[in-house]
Amino acid sequence: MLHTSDWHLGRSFHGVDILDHQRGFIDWLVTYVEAEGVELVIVAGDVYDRAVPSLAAVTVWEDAVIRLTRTCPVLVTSGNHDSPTRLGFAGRLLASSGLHLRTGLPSIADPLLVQGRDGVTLAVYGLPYLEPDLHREALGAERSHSAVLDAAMQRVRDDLASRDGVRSIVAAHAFITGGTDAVVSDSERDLRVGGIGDAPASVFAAVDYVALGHLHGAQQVGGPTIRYSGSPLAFSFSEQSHVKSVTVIDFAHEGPPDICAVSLPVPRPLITLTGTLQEILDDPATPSYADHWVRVRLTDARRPDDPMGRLRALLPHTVELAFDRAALAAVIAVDADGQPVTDPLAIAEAFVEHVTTTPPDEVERELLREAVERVRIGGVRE
Ligand SMILES: [Mn+2]
Repeated sequence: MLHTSDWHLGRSFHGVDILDHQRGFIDWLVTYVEAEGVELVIVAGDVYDRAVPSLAAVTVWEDAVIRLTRTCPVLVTSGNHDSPTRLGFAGRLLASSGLHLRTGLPSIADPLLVQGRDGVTLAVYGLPYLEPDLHREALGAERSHSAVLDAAMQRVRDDLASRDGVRSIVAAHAFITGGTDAVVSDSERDLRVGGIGDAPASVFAAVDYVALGHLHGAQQVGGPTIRYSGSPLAFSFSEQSHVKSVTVIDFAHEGPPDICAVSLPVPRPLITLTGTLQEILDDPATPSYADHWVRVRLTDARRPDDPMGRLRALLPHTVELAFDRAALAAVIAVDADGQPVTDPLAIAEAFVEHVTTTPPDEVERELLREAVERVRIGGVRE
């Protein structure tokens, strides 16, 4: 079984279209699945980058599922970037062709049963991204990710109780935290507003493998069998050190599965260069980054003439240029360490303080929180 997630088809990198890189990943994936005889592919959410994907992104997805389902079934859950209705369109019809879409509550306890070549049967459950405010009523749960996931997993466990001799797998798109801190990057849309964001790995107790999507760095949470595959491509410079991979899992009739991360080709590596413009231009190593995505932090005391033009003459894929001081002045709020604040609620609070000279009181904070959440949910509800 192969586990991947967070394809974000149609996403751009600092304004540059990367659909060719995404097509390249799919070519690699199709070749790997055929060559290795993979028997199930799981895509754990965030197929698309946005709820209304571009025509080009839809075409790439169509091409991917047509080619993959020639070899094996594909199970897909919707992520917080996907529109469940659009991604899930014609789901029951497509299931007969090997594409198993899990984008809503009714299919949570409807496992895909896969009989492996070696006689092992997998029961694979797909949990879409569950927005608490949209799903808590139907699930009879409190208003938190932890509570809705727990209620969804109860449905899974109830179904599983009636099935003997299967290996249980859950695919889910959620922010799960384990014993150690989850490693987040800048390209994941925040789920933490209002403190209802994450859920403990323990909600998946008694499942043989949990295929997670949402965090873009490959990592395990709370144990080796609860894993994020990570995204196939880097979507931000904060992922510069990631080794992008898909996760391949092999099950026997019993015992823990064999799990390995298979590294992916890197179409364009990331590099951050720091120094004065002249230092960077003169560095003998600089030309070797001509095929990289380049972020430059200039330490010049005075703004040099046409820095981007001169950098791009050597490094055509320079996509971000910042001056040490200017970079800080350009953001509306910084934390105690001088780092930009990206939490929308914190930015709104800093703005109130900026215009009124006093921080928001409890009532104002509550209003801001509600407003931020309404905007966020609006994007899901469309
Ligand atoms: Mn994502």
